[in-house]
Parts: sequence; structure tokens; C-alpha cells
Amino acid sequence: MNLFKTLLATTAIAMTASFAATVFADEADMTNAEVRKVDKDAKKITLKHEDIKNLDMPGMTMVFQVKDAALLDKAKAGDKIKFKVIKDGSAYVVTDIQPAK
Ligand SMILES: [Cu+2]
Repeated sequence: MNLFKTLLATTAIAMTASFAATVFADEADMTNAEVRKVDKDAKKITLKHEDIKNLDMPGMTMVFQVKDAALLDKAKAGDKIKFKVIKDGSAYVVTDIQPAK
């Protein structure tokens, strides 16, 4: 294998790995939670959540920012939901909310 082929193969492997990481991040696990409070004006939601595996966070009650205020139409205090959250800089941002079955 010449140097060019080696570089090409290495790049392909790196790209595959980063693509897989991106997909993984985007497909972050849904986490179970119970809604405690919804603040549409501030685009915030208070959740009592279970362990968030993709963020390595244990279960707790905390306030999250939501990406889109429309997500809050799907949740009200007392609801059991599943949600997706990402870390954006120093903030945790909820990107999806689904009713839990
Ligand atoms: Cu938390």
C-alpha cells in the first residue's frame, strides 16, 4: 500500500468514525421523565428525569432550556414523557419531547 492509499484509508476510517459519532449524538437515547413545570415564555421546562445516558447524568429534578417553544405544547405538569437532550456549550437543551406510553 503506498502512502496515498494509506492516507485515503485512514481518512475513510476517520470519516466513518465521526459520522457514526454524529449519528449517535443525534440519536441520543430518549430519557424518561415526569414534567414538574412548564414555562413557555422562558422556553424552559422542569423535569424529574431518570439517568441521561448520553450526558452521563444521574436522575434528578432540574430545569432545561428547550430548543423550540412548540415542544412545550406536548407537555404539562404531571405528564410522563420521554425527551431528548443535548449539551450545547454549557447549557442543556431539550430537542424532543414525546409522551411516554
Ligand atoms: Cu439532570
